[in-house]
Amino acid sequence: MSITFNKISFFLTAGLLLLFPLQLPAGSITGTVKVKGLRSAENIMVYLDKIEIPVAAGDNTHFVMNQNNLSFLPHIMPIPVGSTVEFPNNDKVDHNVFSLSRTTPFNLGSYKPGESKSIRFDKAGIIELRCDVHAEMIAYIMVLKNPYVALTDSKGQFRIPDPKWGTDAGLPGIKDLPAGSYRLKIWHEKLRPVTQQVTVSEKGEATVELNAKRGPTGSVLYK
Ligand SMILES: [Cu+2]
Repeated sequence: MSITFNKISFFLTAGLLLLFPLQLPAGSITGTVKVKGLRSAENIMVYLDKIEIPVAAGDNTHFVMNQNNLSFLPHIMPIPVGSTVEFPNNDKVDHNVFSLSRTTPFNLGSYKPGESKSIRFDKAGIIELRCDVHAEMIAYIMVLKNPYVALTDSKGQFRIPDPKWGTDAGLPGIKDLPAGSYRLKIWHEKLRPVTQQVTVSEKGEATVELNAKRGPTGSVLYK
């Protein structure tokens, strides 16, 4: 008797699922940035303008900006507002990390191999990093208002959201982008800004192609 009842409820459920399919996960934006005047289309930051969606950050979120072989690594590092960044000196010489950024200017002073200092970034913006000792050392921390960001690969390709973004630092992976209309932007230190309107449908994956040219970057992330 109960078997029959189970069967009936199974078919009822199956029928309901056919009539009203489960809501599909929301979409994503995939695309390619084509560049003129650069050797590589790698490491261009693609992100969504305007929208503010805080990501769990703070004391448990630690990004790392290494100093190694007289370079900062990574060269560009997007982080959400409220993140802490460690600056370990993994070199054999002293470094002196500082930034003249408008939003979060700082100077960590000179420190020795094996030492590390950290800073918390509570305002969105571009943080250009420099070292007082080595003029060629330069890198960027991009403090973002939402988690929808990706860096292009060597072919200029990207996907937003990037489910791996920030997971090393302790962030939950972001898996999908709600349907909507978005302003997609790029930032690279040698490219002019590009903005494109993109619509992500309820089911869908939006595909875009952005054309970027060498030139002054514009010094702000959001307008
Ligand atoms: Cu240095």
